Amino acid sequence: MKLPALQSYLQEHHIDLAILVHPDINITYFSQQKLSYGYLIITPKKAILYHTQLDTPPAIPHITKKLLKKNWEKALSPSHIKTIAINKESLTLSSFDRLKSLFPKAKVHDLSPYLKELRTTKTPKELLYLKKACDISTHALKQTLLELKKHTLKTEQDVALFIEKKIREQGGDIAFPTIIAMGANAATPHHATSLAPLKSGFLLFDFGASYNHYCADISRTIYLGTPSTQEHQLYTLLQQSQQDAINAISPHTLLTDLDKTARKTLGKYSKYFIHSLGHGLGLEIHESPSFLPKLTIQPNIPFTIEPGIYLKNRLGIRIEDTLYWDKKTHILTQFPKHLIIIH
Ligand SMILES: [Mn+2]
Repeated sequence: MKLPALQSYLQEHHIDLAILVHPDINITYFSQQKLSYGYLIITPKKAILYHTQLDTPPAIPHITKKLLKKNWEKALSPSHIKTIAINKESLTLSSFDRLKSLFPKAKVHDLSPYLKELRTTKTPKELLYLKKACDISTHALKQTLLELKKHTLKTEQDVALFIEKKIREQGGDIAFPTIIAMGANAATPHHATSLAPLKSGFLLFDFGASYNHYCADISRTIYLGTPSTQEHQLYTLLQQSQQDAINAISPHTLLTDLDKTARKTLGKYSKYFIHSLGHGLGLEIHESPSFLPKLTIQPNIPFTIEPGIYLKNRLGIRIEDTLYWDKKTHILTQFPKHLIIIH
């Protein structure tokens, strides 16, 4: 993805070479694969992927593959290098020290702001992978709800394993640890899925498949048993809040305004909405844009909208979609949002 853009950037800024060191996710961004170990070296004119014998990377357009050997850097004539670029957000201090000793005369340029910006807007291919990851996720959820009706799943872990199996059966991978939270457990937004038995109450799902390394993110809350009128009303309020935030999407709208819209609908319950409305996603489950002031809706930038209500020792509910805007709002996680009740 976008290798020529980075190479123009290097040329403009008089940078001799950029060095990305494992496990920098940007190696995956440019090479479209995950290595066990390696470096990606990019100069204004060429790109070399150094890998170990643990991997057999397939051919990659415009990137030369080389086996990582002792003194691999000699071929780069390190003593002539005046400026190198690194990613400060990923590089460890020990790797940095090593690069400083390999390129003793080089000035160091931090690429991290540029890389973030480059990856924020997605290419058509990336959007396609994200869509596929979302389709795999919603299909897995559909199958899991059918299984829940059969009463074969007994614990949070049972539900998580089932959903992950359905993701893998479709050729997907698991984007992040699956959250299945029964009843009061869901009052912690990032509850660690446990052996807690399923019982009557809200059951929260927050999970995602990845496809070609691109991550989906979806949350749904269903009800096991019979909800009280108050529980049903609380859910309907949350659903309205999520819908209002989605309806507020228009070009150049501030992301923080979507957050405000969702909170306005929640009214007195907004104090129980204890995280931000959403986040960007792509190769990473949380990436730019975060919902910081001044960021606005732009074409082809996927993000999530996920309001929640968390009542300590009682319940937690959240509804989350992955979506992007391009002339209209494209919701990638197509799955019903009314309260699904399983008896
Ligand atoms: Mn999320």
